[in-house]
Amino acid sequence: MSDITDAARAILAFNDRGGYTVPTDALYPFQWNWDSAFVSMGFATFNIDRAYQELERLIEGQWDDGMLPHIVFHVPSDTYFPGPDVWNTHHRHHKKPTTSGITQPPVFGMALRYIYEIALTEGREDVLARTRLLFHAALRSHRWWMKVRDPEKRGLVAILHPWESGSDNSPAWDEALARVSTITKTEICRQDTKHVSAAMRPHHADYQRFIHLVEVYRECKWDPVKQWSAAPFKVADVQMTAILARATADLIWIASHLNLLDEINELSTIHRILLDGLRGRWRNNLRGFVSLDLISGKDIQKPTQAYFIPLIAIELDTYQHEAVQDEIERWCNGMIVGVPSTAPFSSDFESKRYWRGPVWAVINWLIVDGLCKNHLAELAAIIEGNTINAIERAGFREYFDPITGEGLGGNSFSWTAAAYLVLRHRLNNQ
Ligand code: 2M8
Repeated sequence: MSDITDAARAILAFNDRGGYTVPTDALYPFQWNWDSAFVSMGFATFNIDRAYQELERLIEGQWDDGMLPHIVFHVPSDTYFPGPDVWNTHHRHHKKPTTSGITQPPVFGMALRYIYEIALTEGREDVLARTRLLFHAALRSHRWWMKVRDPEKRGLVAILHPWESGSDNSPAWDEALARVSTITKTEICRQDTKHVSAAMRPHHADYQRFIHLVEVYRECKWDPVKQWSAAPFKVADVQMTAILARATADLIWIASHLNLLDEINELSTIHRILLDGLRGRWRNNLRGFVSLDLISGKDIQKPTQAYFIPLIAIELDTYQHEAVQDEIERWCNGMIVGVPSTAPFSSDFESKRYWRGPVWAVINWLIVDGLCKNHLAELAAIIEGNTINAIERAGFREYFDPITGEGLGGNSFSWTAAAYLVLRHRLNNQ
């Protein structure tokens, strides 16, 4: 084992708060949904029990209606805003801990398959009951997605808040977010800019709109039907839909192993619906997949990493293979490390500002996975190698400047450590 692999494991240990992992100390002091799913896969490369535990702690926050919240507030902390008082969601699920009121990308199902497969190769038959329990939690959340976030049956699931996407201040949301009021009743006490430079974080007006949205949904008492009608921000997101579709395929794989026939049928229907929805979002002229603004009815054409995420779920046609390869190469041209989260030739590109240009290791991990699935192994290997090099050069930072390779945002970041462990594990097992 290399020193750097050791260091990655040490970060997960350092950020462990008793069976769950915070994304990083102070800046993000709670359990985040998709961070934990990625982290559980990192753990699976060296500690299967801890990997399971990460997901088990996450479902402690699952709502009665199946939603898996984006933050679980296991213990209080005053180093993050907005905390549980701003969300005020306690009536939506009958047990502790308190949670936020929105969700995040459902990487959970992908993670569960990943760790279950490793457990099986290690001959760990004893994980069956744990797998079954987590499988049913995931299934309930997928039902929630289909019912609550695709009520108009487009085959695409919608986000009602940019934080749900995980790509908080992506240029993809600019136009839709501009329609949201900046007026808030809640005092905005940002903590993030005490930990990292404001130049790397979303703008103040973004935060005003983020909090305004929370207030609108809080006034709906977090009732999903009321929220759908009241939402001033509503986007059918291809990145979210692709992750849900892929996670659904992974749950089908688990259900087959567990011999759950009804569940296989149910999930197969969901899978078909989502793949049909995604296929309709491909745009030849843009060489990628685009989200749909459900309020304006318009395509969101801003070139962001979401263009390529559907590859994790879909088998592309031959002409699409070439198009995607050329487009990704164009985005990476002249960069020390790709893939930038916004195309560098776009007027929205900012190499250091959060989701407006920087490279994110977990996004590269998804892109690598999608390229491999689509027989673009050479390009996948280049991106994988660059990601590993960026981390080895700049450390386990939250994200990286694609032009300089500089590490930015939070330090000792859990999902960057997890990405390193998983990408290295894959390379070592090739
Ligand atoms: C960032 O999002 C949180 C809100 O959820 C924030 O900025 O306060 C995003 O990068 C998100 O994708 C990530 O899950 C979270 C924790 O790492 O931080």
